[in-house]
Amino acid sequence: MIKTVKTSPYNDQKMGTAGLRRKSKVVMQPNYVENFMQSIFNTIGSLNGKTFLLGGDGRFYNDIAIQKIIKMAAANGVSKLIIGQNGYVSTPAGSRIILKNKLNGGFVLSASHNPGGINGDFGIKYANETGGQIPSAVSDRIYQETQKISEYKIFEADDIKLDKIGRQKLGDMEIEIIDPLNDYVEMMENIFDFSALKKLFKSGFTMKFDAMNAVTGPYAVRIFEDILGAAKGSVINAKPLPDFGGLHPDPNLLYAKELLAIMNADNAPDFGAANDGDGDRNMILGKKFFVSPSDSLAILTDYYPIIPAYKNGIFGVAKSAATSTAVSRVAKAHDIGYYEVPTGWKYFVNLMDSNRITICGEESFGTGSSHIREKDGIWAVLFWLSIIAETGMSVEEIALDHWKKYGRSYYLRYDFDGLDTKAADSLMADLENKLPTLVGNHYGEYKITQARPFVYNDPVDHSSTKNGLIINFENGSRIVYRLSGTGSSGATLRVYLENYNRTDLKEDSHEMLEDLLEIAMEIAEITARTGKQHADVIT
Ligand code: VG1
Ligand code: CO
Repeated sequence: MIKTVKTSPYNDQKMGTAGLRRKSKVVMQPNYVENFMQSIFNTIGSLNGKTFLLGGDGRFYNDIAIQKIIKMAAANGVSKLIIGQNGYVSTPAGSRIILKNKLNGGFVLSASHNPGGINGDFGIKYANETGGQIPSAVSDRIYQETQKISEYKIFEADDIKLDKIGRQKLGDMEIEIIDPLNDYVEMMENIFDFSALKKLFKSGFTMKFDAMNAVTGPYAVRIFEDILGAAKGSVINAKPLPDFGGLHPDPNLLYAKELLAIMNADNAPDFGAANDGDGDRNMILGKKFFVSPSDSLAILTDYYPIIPAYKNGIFGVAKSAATSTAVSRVAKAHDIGYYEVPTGWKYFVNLMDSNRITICGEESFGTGSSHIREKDGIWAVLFWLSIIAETGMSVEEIALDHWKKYGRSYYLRYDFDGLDTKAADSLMADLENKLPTLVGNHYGEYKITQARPFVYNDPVDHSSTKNGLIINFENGSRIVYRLSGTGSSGATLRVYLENYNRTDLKEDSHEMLEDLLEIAMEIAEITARTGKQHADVIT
């Protein structure tokens, strides 16, 4: 019943910042998923005795890809698959399930915050036994394998039913369908003080959580409404849909429009939050107030002592280089370890595994801690609710209080989308070459003190990664340039701007970064090289 099928390589199966991400129509080509999965299995080697998690965010083509992977796993000698009921598992819950059950790894089928549907994107994230996504050295080996693949193995069988919790077999492989919520919910109960949060909701506190028709809906309903007692209907867009109901499941000011309208209304609830397609990103809102993710990381870190799981101390904190420096000031104040890594959660994994850090985050709406090895949207929401319950302050008051204490890093990211890949590559290469000549240059009040590529030397595995270019100014401002590694076509140039201010705390970010934006456009010759006068997306 095991069939060996001849195939030939696709040349585009290189994983990016977080797994393989392509247009759905690309992934639907004959043998596309099969080639990629067989390349992973070949790279792992012996699969006998190994157990993997399988699930996804419910997007279009999840159902078909899951069946292919089940049948290929059985044919390749995997001992056991643990699968989320109906094929659902969020990225953070997947990491938890891998760690708790000491699995050998797992596959979460998601293109994260990218839209779904036949004209949207599909993706596969591959985690190893750390519960985190594989390091680049391993994904490079898998990529090499995809370039020489000539056959794959698949079990010929009817589709496996995924709707009932319990055990079944396919050939020699055991399949266990689990409730994908249980382990995750239990973990949250152990990190946070749920009785304090119940009291908060009992006192009349109101919130709206936008699950964006993606995988966190069921998690959020169970935790916020069923357990903590938030009013029914506090979770909106709660049902996972294959095309996310046409929404772009990216929790930011551009795409979480419904939530934003609710939070900007005069009768807004006390608190608003949204998660992305696979539940690892979060956006935090107060009444008519937006918390920038870099500030959120700094604020959560500052309040770690109030959380039961962290009250005895944390090892340290880390951020991606592109994230604002706000959290560095908190690390200094608390005298804890501080690290900067390349963009992508996988770079935090070694730091967590070696007890160098506990909390970490990225500007791209990601925060998390060493409870798992992925960023965690609901964790961030529970952390914010805990701060509110403890202090009695509103979201805005908490942020203002933070800026008074530490100053404020005005921060925005400017994305230039849909660029010609060659033009984007040469923009970055030429800019890198001219960096040394920029040091000492003045642009109005801005004087460049340092200009260099960001190079990260991992203290644990000693790998070295170059990611992005950083320009520092005398007044504490920064420009970071890098190319996105999660797009499904063309190139995206990301320009991250930061302007630190100790005294003017309530200004508009766009205005505070106006001059720096002009400098950033000029230095990298963005308009001349890409034809773009303005960024396509600003977050
Ligand atoms: C983007 C973000 C990065 C994040 C990654 C995966 O990568 O910038 O911070 O870790 O997406 O997020 P890039 O290379 O496009 O800038 V998600 O929620 O997959 O899982
Ligand atoms: Co995501």
